[in-house]
Amino acid sequence: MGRWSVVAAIALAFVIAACTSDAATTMDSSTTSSSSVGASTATETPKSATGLQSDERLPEVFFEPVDRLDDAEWQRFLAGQEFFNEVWTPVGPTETGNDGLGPLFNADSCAVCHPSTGRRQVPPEGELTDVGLIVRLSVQGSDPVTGAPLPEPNYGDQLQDRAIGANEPEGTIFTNYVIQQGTYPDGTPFELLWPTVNIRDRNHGPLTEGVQVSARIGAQLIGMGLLEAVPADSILATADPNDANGDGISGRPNLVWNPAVEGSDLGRFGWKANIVQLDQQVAQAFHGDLGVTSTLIESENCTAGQDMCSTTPNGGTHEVSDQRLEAITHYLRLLAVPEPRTAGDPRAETGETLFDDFGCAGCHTETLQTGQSVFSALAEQTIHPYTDLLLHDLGFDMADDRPDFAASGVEWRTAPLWGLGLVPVEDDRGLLHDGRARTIEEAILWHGGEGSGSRAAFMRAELSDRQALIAFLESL
Ligand code: HEC
Ligand code: HEC
Ligand SMILES: [Ca+2]
Ligand SMILES: [Ca+2]
Ligand SMILES: [Ca+2]
Repeated sequence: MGRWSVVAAIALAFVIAACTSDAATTMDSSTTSSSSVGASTATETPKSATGLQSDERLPEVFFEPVDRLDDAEWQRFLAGQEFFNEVWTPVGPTETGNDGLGPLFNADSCAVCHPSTGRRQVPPEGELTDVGLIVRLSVQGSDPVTGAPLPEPNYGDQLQDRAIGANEPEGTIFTNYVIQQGTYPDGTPFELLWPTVNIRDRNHGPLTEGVQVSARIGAQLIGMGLLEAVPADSILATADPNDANGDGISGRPNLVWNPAVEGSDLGRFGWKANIVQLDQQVAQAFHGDLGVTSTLIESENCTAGQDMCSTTPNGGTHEVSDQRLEAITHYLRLLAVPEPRTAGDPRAETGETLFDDFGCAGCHTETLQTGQSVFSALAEQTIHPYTDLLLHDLGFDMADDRPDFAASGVEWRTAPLWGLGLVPVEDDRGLLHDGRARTIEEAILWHGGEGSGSRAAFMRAELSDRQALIAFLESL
């Protein structure tokens, strides 16, 4: 275990990076070069969706709706897809319906970070813009009413690294990786990328000392309506906060603020399950990532001291119309999950058995049932998302030390694994919450805490079995 304690020291760098000086962290020559994790991802914006075959609209796989949509639902799905890919612009002389970007923002469309509703590559080293990585900020404590993390006073709850007009971006996100070497018991070497994130060029005053910083990438957005339709009771019933059954795994629900009922509710979306409903997640993305107001979040993302941000002309009272917001929500709700390709592939079938043997299914629950839904295609379905939608301690190496409602600084929501093998990205898929894992194998090797038993079982297995497990995940 010696090699893991070496990285523990570096882990601290990740947490305190944001409150150290702007000076570049000098890394030795073993750091990776950014060329291996290039920044370019083409996000083809479909010009006109209507009337085209779906495979002409997007070259990728995550664009099919669930079955049994009626005509009106299908039209709305197509409209939502267009709005999802729509590029937003700063306020212009005439209102166009997609103006009101910023003043502070991270990207000008949803598709920048979720290309083809998939995900981006491992963030490259160095200064980052438009690579799909965002940085959440907070200070110690929580809101006395909602329980939400407290925003950093000068920078709010998210660092916007772009700005329009005379506004200054809040800062620059700067990433370094240190290569961490390890070996399997059978002698096979492996390498993991240890990320450190710095915030440089802070243009809006000092960052509070001890600010909590968490880097996040987006993930594939499939089957979200199905996950939303799983009854809260059945998720809560599988929680085992004190590990009563003694298997080393203690799933906990994240109970978060639901603005729709002004009370506490089960969180499902986001890496820490801090959002209850899909429409709220969409509004949150418009607010934090694009700087676009809506009926659900009426304010711009400016903090009290950001005067220019607050006084820059906006694109109307609600910059994104309810119609657009609802269409995007509808689109994401009804996006189907591709069929797994496990059956008939002997290696993947072996891997499926190993997935249980290694204890992966202790968190990545294969099967859930949906309950009621206004959409017949979402109601009473047996689904295979490979998640329990609960929080788990994945250990110090994965910690962000940024609590979020009931989720502690070491806890994360079990990531759904459906569709993982089809994520439309060339080369490296950025896996895990900050995209640090270049491969499924690396993602597994990062599992600590409650996941360490699984990781150990995987590491002890023969190479052919490790490959079979990965073949199974690639077949999802
Ligand atoms: C700058 C990058 C960026 C942009 C732009 C962006 N997202 Fe995201 N998205 C993310 C990140 C990062 C997360 C994970 C957030 C977290 O867990 O804190 C996320 C999470 C989500 C989720 C929840 C996924 C899950 O598995 O729970 C949905 C839904 C979503 N985004 C929709 C959208 C929509 C709709 C838009 C456009 C209005 C959008 N996003 C724009 C980066 C982005
Ligand atoms: C203790 C619960 C637990 C166990 C056991 C577990 N996982 Fe995970 N897994 C998680 C959580 C939580 C995440 C999300 C981590 C994050 O937010 O970075 C995750 C993430 C992943 C990811 C990355 C998904 C993505 O979208 O980025 C893969 C792949 C994965 N797990 C595979 C496995 C495999 C294979 C096993 C068995 C060897 C396993 N997990 C065992 C909880 C678990
Ligand atoms: Ca705006
Ligand atoms: Ca901000
Ligand atoms: Ca347990």
